[in-house]
Amino acid sequence: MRSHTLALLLATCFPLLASAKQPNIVFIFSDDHAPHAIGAYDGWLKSANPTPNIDKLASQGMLFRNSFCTNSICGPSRAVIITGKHSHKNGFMNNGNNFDGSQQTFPKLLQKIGYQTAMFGKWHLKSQPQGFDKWMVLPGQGLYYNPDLLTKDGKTQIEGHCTDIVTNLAVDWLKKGRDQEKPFLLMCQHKAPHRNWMPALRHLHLWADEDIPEPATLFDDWKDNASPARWQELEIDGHMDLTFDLFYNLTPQFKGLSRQGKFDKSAWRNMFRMTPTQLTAWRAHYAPLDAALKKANLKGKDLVRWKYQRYAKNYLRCVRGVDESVGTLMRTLQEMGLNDNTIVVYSSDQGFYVGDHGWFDKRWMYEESLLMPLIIKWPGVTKPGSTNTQLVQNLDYAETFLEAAGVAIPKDMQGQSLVPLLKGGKPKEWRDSIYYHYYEYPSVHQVPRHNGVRTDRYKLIHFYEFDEWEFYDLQEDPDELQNLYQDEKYTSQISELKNRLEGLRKKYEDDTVGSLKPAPWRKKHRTKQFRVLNDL
Ligand code: SGN
Ligand code: CA
Repeated sequence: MRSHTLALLLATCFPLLASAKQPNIVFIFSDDHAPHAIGAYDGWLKSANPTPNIDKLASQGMLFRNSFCTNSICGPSRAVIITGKHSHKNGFMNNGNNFDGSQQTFPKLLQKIGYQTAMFGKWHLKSQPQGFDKWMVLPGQGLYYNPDLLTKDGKTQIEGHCTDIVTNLAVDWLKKGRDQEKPFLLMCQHKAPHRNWMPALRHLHLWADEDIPEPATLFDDWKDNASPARWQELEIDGHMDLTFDLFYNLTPQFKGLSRQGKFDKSAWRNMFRMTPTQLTAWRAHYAPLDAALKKANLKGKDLVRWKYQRYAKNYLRCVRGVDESVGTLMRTLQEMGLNDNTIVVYSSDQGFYVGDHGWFDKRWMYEESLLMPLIIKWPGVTKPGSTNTQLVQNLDYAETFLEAAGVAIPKDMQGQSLVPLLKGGKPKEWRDSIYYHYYEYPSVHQVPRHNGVRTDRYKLIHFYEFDEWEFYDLQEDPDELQNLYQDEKYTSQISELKNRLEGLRKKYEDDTVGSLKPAPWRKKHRTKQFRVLNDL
């Protein structure tokens, strides 16, 4: 405690005195990795053993069970992380925005006190990264195979699978790219397991001869939900494309004609990028499976089950690639003698539906996409194998890294440093509810704008442009199948949560609710229009 205060004082008064005693930070971040697809989280996918290395990291550090995002989508989650501010404050509310790189971010503040900073992989904030001594990022969503990477000096293409490429860049920088005398921040940000879930060739055999367990809610009919859950466009059945998402009948002659008959360059770009050798190996795996599917001529629920299996396997194979990256980075730190003074964090921008509620994708405030994995190992500080159940958010990461490095936390940041929790403390003044606000609508998957509040037991969601509400008792109904908003037994809890929601909205100074331009066609839902063809 005393040495920490001293470091803070020194760093504030003599910024250039930052020394190698300050902890290094290795931030390993993936895209769309749901906690229930991590063994250490004990979710229903645990039996597939998807993440031996991340589980090992958890056994050496602290695992946060109640870690939530503020806005369940990629760019916004990243902007919240680097600024420590909600979306309406940092200006990146949906993936269509352009991040104002001139604003305060935690990498810039670390750089100021002498940290070496580097960022590799998926950035997704459109404007050029700032605050990094070295960066090399995937443009936009990035590609799985043979991707382009952007640097200050332009674009280069690297052959291979993007998870391996990003890991190699991070390892090279650790070994050869930095000033070994200075503390560092390394952000290693993977594209996987984002849609369209293309694993490395070496992982295609995984789970090939076994079934992945199905989620209990695979055939949810959303009868209790507010109406948006019934007209969304993220169903495995109705919106997951057999070719684009599941590579059914993707032949080497394939020219990118979607099954709906429209040529969509962006959607098919991932396959275009494979080398002939890669594509041949890819087809060698899938062709016999596709032939078997055609012969079986599955329909209805049987076809949904088949689609789920192929999707979940590819998702977990991508996860396995990320897990190997975690193992490689941990080994590298050990080999370089950096283990004892390096904080290692594993997280992902939001959770994901792996067939839960019949869906893929994220965006909703329901548990599967609201939750984020968060595991932090800080040697000498976090108790190995410990678990924390406090309500934490991606809003807290910037503050945590700054405090760990001994930098004063700027007053305009909106989260709370996790350092007291990492030390095993249970601060009395910790938050007892979280604030959520999702904006990207209308857009792909058609999830309307909503805000809400979650406590350790209850959740209230408001689809405010339609004035529809949902209320769940998570203790009685962890799968959120019973919307109790109309249940008189809960009248007092609901009104208490409404007050809290309003209180949080004010506390965070969010005056965007209802003030944004409504979507021009929000009354005409496009249900069925975008349904995929499921014929084989
Ligand atoms: C793309 C995906 C969507 C996904 C968004 C946002 N379609 O549009 O499925 O929801 O990205 O993802 S795809 O045709 O590109 O696969 S995010 O993680 O970047 O927010
Ligand atoms: Ca994401």
